[in-house]
Amino acid sequence: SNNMTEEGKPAPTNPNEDTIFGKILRKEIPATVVYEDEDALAFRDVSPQAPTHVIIIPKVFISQLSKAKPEHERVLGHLLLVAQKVAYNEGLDDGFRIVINDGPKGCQSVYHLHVHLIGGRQLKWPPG
Ligand code: D5M
Repeated sequence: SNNMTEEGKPAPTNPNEDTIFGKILRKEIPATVVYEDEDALAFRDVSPQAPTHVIIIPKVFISQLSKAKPEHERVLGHLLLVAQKVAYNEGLDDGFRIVINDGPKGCQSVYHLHVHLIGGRQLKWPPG
């Protein structure tokens, strides 16, 4: 349908703060949270692409990486250190992958910036 992207994912909604991840942050819908601090939340992806598939989001609203500003430098770095912590907690000692999808051609479907942490199996390269 015209509400789906070529990849069969839901089409992006308006670039405002009212995304599914905003609802998770506000505890309006449930998620399996694996890590939380003042600036970030990490929870399991509902459609896991590997044994470990965790989504890490900033609590501050940034719609996508291409819209991030210099003032977001600290929180952007923080997301990677949270990914490192979660990877350790998940036992991904032989490696893992971090992905940030941006925009339609990057297959972004939720317009609240997020880092995918994927691991627990041998990954392939290049991605699709
Ligand atoms: O990735 C968006 C990801 O978010 C995708 O892998 C599915 C996941 N997702 C969507 N809704 C939920 C909920 N409610 N809980 C957990 N995970 C969710 P993108 O990079 O935008 O394609």
